[in-house]
Amino acid sequence: ARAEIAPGAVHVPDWLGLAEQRDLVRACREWARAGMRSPTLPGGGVMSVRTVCLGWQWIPYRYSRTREDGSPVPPVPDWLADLGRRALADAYQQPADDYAPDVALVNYYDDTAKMGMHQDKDERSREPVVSLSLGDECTFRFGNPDSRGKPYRDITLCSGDLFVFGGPSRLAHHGVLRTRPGTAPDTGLRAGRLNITLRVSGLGR
Ligand code: MD3
Ligand code: FE
Repeated sequence: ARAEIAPGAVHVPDWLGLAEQRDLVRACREWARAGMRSPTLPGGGVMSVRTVCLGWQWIPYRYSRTREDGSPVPPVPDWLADLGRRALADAYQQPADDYAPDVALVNYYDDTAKMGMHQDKDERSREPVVSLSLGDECTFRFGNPDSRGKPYRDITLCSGDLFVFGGPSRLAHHGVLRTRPGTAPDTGLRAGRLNITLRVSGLGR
């Protein structure tokens, strides 16, 4: 059942049925054919997640029209933006016809990958972020907008779960502490965890 974790932060466990999870895993596999890359941070560190972007390429800490190799970034397909609108409407229990995500980040976590506490503030818009989880479970840490530290809550995100972050939660710090190998249902993903986030870049076209 739907749980409001904080104002604007809504968790809907098991939002996607298994068939839809399988379809999304298959779509991610297609997008990943272009290659998933671990972003390099300005300080030289390399992130442990591997990412493929749709709509705009996220390069720490900005968005680019093109990939690092100069190739174009494929658009967010209409069916995925539609899914984002349905997600937002279900989470907030109100129509979301005007939500127009133009960025999707697909993150892959192998058994050792994690993501440190951070804010998503490279978008020029403060429209909500829609997050869909596939594959292995993870421990997700949802914090506060003011610091990486306490208060925070640790939440298990499972395959098929929806999480929406908007309003006062849009700039909350968050991260992924660890995944739990072997906890996935049969989504067709051989190992690891996928997370798709839909965002509004606010950068125009
Ligand atoms: C809270 N991804 O891509 S999804 C990211 O599971 C990212 O791959 C994680 O953090 C993942 O930036 C966490 C949950 C999430 C996504 C976006 C948020 C939480 C958020 C934006 C604002 C506040
Ligand atoms: Fe994030």
